[in-house]
Amino acid sequence: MKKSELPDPFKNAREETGIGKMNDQNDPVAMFLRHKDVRKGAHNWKTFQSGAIPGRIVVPSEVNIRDLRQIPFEVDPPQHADYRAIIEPWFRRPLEEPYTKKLSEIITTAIDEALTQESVEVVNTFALPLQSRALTVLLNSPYSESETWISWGTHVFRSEGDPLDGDKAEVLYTYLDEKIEEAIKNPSGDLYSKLVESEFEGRKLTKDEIKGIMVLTFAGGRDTVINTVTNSIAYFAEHPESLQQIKENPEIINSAVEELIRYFSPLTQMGRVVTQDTQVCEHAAKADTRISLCWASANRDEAVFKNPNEVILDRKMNPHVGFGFSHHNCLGATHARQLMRILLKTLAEKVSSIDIIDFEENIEDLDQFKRKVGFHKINVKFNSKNN
Ligand code: EMZ
Repeated sequence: MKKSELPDPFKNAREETGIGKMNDQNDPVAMFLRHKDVRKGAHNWKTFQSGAIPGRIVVPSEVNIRDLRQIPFEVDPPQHADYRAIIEPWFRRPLEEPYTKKLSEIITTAIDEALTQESVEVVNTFALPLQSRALTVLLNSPYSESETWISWGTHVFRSEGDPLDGDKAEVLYTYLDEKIEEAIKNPSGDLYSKLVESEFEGRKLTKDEIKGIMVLTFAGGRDTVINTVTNSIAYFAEHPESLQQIKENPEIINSAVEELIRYFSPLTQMGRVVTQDTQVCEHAAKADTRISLCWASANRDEAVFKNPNEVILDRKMNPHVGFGFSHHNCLGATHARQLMRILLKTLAEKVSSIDIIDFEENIEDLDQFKRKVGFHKINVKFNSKNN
């Protein structure tokens, strides 16, 4: 098996029953594995709700480690749309020229620096700093803030390896409380200030609502982006011809990014709570139990994707659900896509090849399934085009 390969652990269950079972802290999850069911489930917010108690739709569940509702992803229609309307224009800024220029500078600097080094540990010294520095552009915060965020490590919300340790979240919460107070006293052009002045259903947002939006902004795009960047580097290390393909045909960059997101599926699944007894794939889903929409499985569904386990950078039809689906689709997707497009373009321009030195895989334990999501560590050497 290639080191950059991410096998599909869901194939048999998806084909045989369409449902996966997972126990999670004694609150079991029935995982929808087929592309069709995942998309139907995502649409059907009346039966499969997001607005349950905070943390319950996350797998592993966070009910024991937080009370704060994350917004808008733990809210159902119609309020969901009202929250989303407040922040959607802000999250479309990545399409603007000055924004992409800043992102480009950050990415070029990271690659230029990596090219001078004998070896680079990609997760912690390339992808994490890149994610944090790029986030300063999304928040319109000073670049220097990224140093603090980098010091928090890959996960802002959970401690590594212990889903029941909530202490780490306190660091983020305290930080956000300060930033929100600052924005109230001295509004600037950043996202906190934008939220402080925003109106929701004819009133100002509360501090907890602002915090709920900010926590999601920090947590949702953290390990997902880090894994996507790291997995891409590993992929190009083993497929130098793909870098060449992108260099010669830059017009494939957009589809290449979509294909990598499909293949990596950085967020394995997202849960919902069942509001009324129902049935999925002949499986009874009882009210007040949990289901999940397994994006990672849907993205390898043979009924939709030809050769689903192959990365085909110029794949034509690609209705992947790597950014979720329906009204809850990822708000940060525009930012993540721009980051990835610029990363691919810059790598193709500057890097001739990448050598993997050593690595440690990151395997998610989903009870019945073990899924590789990326790496805990991977040391590589970037080789320059000019050598
Ligand atoms: C939640 C989640 C959001 C959760 C889109 O995903 O990301 C997870 O990493 C966090 O732990 O709280 O924000």
